[in-house]
Amino acid sequence: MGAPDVTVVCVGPETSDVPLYDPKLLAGLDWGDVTHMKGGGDYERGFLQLLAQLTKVGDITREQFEERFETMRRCSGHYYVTVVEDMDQGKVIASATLACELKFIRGCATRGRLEDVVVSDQYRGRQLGKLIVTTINLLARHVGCYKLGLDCRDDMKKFYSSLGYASEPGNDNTMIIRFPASCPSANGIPSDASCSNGTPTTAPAAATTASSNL
Ligand code: 16G
Repeated sequence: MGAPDVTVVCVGPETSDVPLYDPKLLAGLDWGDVTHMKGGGDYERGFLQLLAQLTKVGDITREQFEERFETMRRCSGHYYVTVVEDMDQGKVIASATLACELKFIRGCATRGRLEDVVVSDQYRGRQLGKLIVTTINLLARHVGCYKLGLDCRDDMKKFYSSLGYASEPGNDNTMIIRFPASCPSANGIPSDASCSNGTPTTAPAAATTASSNL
């Protein structure tokens, strides 16, 4: 298979005429040689199946998808779910999200997070990961994020390093608590939690308060 004819769009259900975010934002980015843009992307085109190649997705009905889309759309300026479509196949083949978090710090700054990056297994090795992540990098800068971060598996560090991400000395730790499926926010999808109430089952190492801000 040769290079697919692709377009980069904001995601959306086909029933919605209103995009998740202004598509002009994508058109306004400095794309280099990527020129095809349009609005669209949808439930039918394999978006959720694609996300399932990244993690658990669950059985999401079209109604749930549209409801979540509307909720995200109403949070204007917070969710930039962006997909690459194969124009010939009418399929979503890569996706990534810029999630923006409002802060009080740094003069009420906005922090960006690169989330849910995935390229369809049938399309890997064709620079689509680079395309979608570069899109999010440009978008984050364009909408005014002061920094953009991510968490990823160890084996992905080299890829993200090649696209500008770096570990900061002394600040290179992502820590999480996994809540169990009974937690409403887990939406009934079993997590891989090793604890039942947000309390780690293993005792944490003694914290040091030296030069700490706690
Ligand atoms: C990865 C993703 C993160 C995603 C998570 C899902 C990137 C850069 N990182 O860490 O965005 O939400 O996997 O895994 O795409 P989880 O379902 O186990 O939380």
